[in-house]
Amino acid sequence: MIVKQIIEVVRECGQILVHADRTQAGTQIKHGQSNNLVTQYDKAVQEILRKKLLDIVPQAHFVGEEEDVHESIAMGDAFIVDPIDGTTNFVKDYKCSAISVAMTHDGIQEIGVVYQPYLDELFYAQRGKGAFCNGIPIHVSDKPLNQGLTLFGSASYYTELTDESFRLLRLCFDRSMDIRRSGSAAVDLCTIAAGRAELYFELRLQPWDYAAGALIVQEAGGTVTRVEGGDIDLTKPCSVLAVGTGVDIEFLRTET
Ligand code: LIP
Repeated sequence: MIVKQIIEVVRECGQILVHADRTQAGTQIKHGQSNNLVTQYDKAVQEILRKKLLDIVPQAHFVGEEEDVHESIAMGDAFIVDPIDGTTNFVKDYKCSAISVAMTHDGIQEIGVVYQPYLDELFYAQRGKGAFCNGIPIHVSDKPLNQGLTLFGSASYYTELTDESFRLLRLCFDRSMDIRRSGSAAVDLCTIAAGRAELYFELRLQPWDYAAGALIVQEAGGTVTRVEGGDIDLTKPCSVLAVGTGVDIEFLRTET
């Protein structure tokens, strides 16, 4: 079964993160942005994922964060991979990062696997077959926001979005019990899927940040859209809003 094979590969890669020697991380800045980092571990884990995932599905396209060329996912099978989601957390040994692997067919997610190795929490979903954490079924919260937590991402690579991010965060904060910021979109989406928080938003993410986690939220009974409405896009960056069943998001739309 493909999902079990993907899980095995992702678990193996998770151990690389847990046992990493940060003195050998070779941390570099990406795109000239001092807060956008990549390490030798990102590249090494991505290469291992590429080899092992294509051993499982040889004909699949491969899209990874640390890639110069992104193959099309519109037709056939494809893997959309973030080898270390939460790279800054990894560099800082903050112990909140994830390996995120989505498998799509004709541009639609069929399998999502997200592994948070520091907690040994392996989240996965297959379209139409539910969502799980370490084999146990998970479901989003049914609580309203005033009985819940807001998770947010600061979209820190896109400073032109900072004012709007914090404007929306204030709207959420005023309506929530409190806010949290993990530094990993994939972890945040799985936190929503597991019913541990009620709303997550981030004004811009790359497809590899959310392709797997979005399916896991949907299969856990939640809703994932762009913040401004409409479906998320797996071919280019977009905003992401993920909610449980008890949250009325109109306040975000009317005041946006
Ligand atoms: C990160 C996301 C995080 C976001 C960061 C960055 P990376 O992914 O998971 O939620 O706020 O800007 O995009 O770059 O660590 O793989």
